Amino acid sequence: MADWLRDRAEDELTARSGSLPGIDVVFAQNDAMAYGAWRAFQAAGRTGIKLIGIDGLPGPMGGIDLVRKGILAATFTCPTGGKEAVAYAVDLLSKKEGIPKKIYLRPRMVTAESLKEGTPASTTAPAARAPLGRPIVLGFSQVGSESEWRVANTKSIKNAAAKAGIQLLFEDGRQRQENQIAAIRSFIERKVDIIAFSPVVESGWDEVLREAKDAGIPVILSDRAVDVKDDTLWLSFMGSDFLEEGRRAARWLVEALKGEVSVHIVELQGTIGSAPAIDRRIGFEEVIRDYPQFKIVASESGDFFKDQGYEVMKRILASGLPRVDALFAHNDDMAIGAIQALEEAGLKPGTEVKIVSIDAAHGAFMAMLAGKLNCTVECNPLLGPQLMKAIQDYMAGTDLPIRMITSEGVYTAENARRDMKGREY
Ligand code: GZL
Repeated sequence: MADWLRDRAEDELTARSGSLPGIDVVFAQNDAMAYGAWRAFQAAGRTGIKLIGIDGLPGPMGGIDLVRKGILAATFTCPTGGKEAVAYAVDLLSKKEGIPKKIYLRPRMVTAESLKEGTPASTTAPAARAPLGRPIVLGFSQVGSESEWRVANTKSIKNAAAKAGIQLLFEDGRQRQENQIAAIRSFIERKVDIIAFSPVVESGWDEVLREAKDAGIPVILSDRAVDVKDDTLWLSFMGSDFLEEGRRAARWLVEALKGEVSVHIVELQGTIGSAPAIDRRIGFEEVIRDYPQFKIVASESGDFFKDQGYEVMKRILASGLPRVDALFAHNDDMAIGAIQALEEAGLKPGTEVKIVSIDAAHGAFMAMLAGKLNCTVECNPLLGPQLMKAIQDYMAGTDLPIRMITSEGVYTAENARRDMKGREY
């Protein structure tokens, strides 16, 4: 423990230098401590130890300088966020739309090699990137139209582009990755200014995103994340925290049924391999892990479709499960389909079988008013204004956060009538 202080790190390591084992690498949680470690090792005649720090500040003996001097092997910038905080404050005061609830700024790795290519992005915004004298051209590849959420998301993107005066080339992927890849390639051929897309699944995007990067076209991830080796292939990811959505669903269910001796849960998963399906399941299981009486007894994908939610639930109920006490559906559409299957099987959704789903779309509120759904965790589809603001900011020369998270709530049947007033979806 060195309390972020260079001298404390040096003193601690000097005091222990006789008892320290052979060391190859030291990771320090800031550059100052890494430098203190280096001074201690130098004094003890211990060389060849690689030192890695964090902060990457400019200026004499800042992390970047320490890398340049060969004292640190690497550091990672930790953007201070001051510039962004002031910019968003001004946006809030001027009542701008599309301001994210939470942002993560992009850290950059600084090594001797990266310094040869140029120091990390400077703190001053680069020159404006806007195409002068004509509208910005955005290519957007959408997943499809599988759910109420998706329909609301598409409407938000289209309306916000029109309002922002951004020329939108919109392609519907019809649930297939190959269609989305073809659409992105068509955007590259048409030399759009920027590409945004909601990836139907997490993997398989490296090649086409490399093509976009090589063509000098930035890519923003809307709604869902991708799993690529090189995270510089995309500029920013805006959307919900799916892990937290899964946790929220589980917390509600645990609270609702905590008095039960055992709770048999059916899980209807979203599209296999999609970020929301992967993370919602992880978040849900992370919470119920602490409550052994809560068990997932059946789990299948309904691909976010209502009719598949019905078919899968019907099949699970016919499989001879001893009983079903609760349903966790990764989206409202599948929950609504499952409600029909439960009723056809003579069960009472919302009372005998507690149901929690995700999206907080209109259909979920109607099901809650009918007493057939108990809770829906919001996943905000209205990303249009946030996406267009990000694009305009970027084109004006602003560096975008690596992550922008939307604000969301949790809605229950008890308050459905009050909460649904004024909702856009
Ligand atoms: C989540 C989104 C999911 C919704 C589903 O951000 O990708 O896809 O939860 C939709 O309703 O089909």
